[in-house]
Amino acid sequence: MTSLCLGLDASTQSLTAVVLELDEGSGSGEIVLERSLRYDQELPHWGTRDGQLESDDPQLGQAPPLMWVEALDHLMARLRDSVGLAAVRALAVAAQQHGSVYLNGKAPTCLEARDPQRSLAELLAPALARPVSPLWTDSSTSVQCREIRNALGGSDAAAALTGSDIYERFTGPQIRRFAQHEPERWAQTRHVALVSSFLTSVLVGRPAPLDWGDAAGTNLFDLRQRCWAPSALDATAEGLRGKLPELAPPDRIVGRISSYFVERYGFDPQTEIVIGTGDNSSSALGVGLQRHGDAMLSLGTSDTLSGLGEELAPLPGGHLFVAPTRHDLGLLCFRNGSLARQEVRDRFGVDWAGFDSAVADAPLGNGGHLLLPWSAPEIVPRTIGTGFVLSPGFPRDDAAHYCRAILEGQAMAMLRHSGPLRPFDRLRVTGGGSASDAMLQIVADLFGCSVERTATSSGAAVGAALRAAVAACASSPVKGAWPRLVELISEPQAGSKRLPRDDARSAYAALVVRHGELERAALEQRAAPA
Ligand code: XUL
Repeated sequence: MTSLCLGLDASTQSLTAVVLELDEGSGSGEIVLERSLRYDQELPHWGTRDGQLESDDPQLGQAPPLMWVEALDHLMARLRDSVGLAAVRALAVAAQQHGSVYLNGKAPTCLEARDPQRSLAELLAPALARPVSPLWTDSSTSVQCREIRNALGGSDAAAALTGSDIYERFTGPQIRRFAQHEPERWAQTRHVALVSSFLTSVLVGRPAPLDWGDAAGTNLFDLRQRCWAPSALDATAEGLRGKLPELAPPDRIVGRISSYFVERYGFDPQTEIVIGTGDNSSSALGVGLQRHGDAMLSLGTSDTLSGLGEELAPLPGGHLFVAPTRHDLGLLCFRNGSLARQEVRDRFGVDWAGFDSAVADAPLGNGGHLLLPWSAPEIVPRTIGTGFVLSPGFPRDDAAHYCRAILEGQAMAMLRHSGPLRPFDRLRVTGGGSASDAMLQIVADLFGCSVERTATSSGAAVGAALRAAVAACASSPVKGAWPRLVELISEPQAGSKRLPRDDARSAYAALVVRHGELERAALEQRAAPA
């Protein structure tokens, strides 16, 4: 028997659906449809740019939550009209991490609403205690971060408890700022949801629990005890415990789809809704991370390096989340990713193919010339100020050395800061920057492991479809076969595999040490205040 499993990814700029057709007998499957809706282009009346509301304050990163539910309405209509939704057996959501939605006392009634003639945005508008949601791009909470960090006993103590130091974009500091700046709206707030649990609540028709993976992006979750951390709640806002969702493991089925979706979009009333999670945890599964030692590098606007492990030590400058497999998911986010690469590319007036062939013209190790890619303030390590840092005597006018320097410089920073995550057995590379064969080879040489490019660029939505398949089929033969299903669906791009070359690591060894020295010297001028 075949059935369909639907994965949704509500990312910053778009809502994506992936449909996985599953053969329940054999446990095999394939992706049969992928559809995306971009908020700026398709819902222009919300006035967003890159999915965010424009503001005079560059530190604010916000979006209207009703825009996401409107996107959900539109995307469901398209899926109904293309693939049909009656055969969907299970559905799961992935969403941008950290963003929060503030709901008032009317929320349970509004979520339950059954009038399929009215739009979701119309039905849910009265349920909002705050018309905007702060997003992961928001950096307005430095004051609150300091207050919470101090109350918890400093950065190391905060990271040992919650899996991360206290970060501006994490939900706890965002809640604290809201409670301080808008006490009346905070008093009206009865439920704080994350984007993943909010959309899951809409699908199931009542407030849904939050999974451990997304909870780990709040600075409120006790990572080892798998519960809300009382000391972090006390340090954040009064009365917070009663407003937070219940917590549940990443494979929990939260209920059946609400009658609104049955009547409006033709879902089977038995369709199971699996708990939502954050996009990083979901992508990890979607690109095939299942075992300790599996790792992923996402080369996008920012570059993220993540890997699975058991009880990983806190990552200085990074985060520990929880993967769908219940492993720790260690993650480092490097702010200077593709925009910094592009700056070098544009400097020499080449396209990406020209950039890659320039890299090939310079030798491994780049004749000792090093670059730190801090075009914008960096997250790992935390810096202020802008502009590349070059090693003394750097050949500024030479395209080959400049292009190789940025790739090697970025990859060496990733290597040096990822100690507790390594060694990797295999590394999957995804995102726009993964098109560079030169980068794949540099990463293989430096990390000393096999590196492959993922076939999909929608890892988070694929991961959601896989979670739907696995959780919903827990009692069918698929249960035992799920590692194989993940392996099959996440099959990397054919021919993309790069292996470390003989002696490459030893050739890089001294240079990696010099990279650390260059970084330490540069930090004396650029380190961000704690
Ligand atoms: C992770 C983070 C981003 C968002 C992007 O901590 O802030 O990767 O999850 O959606």
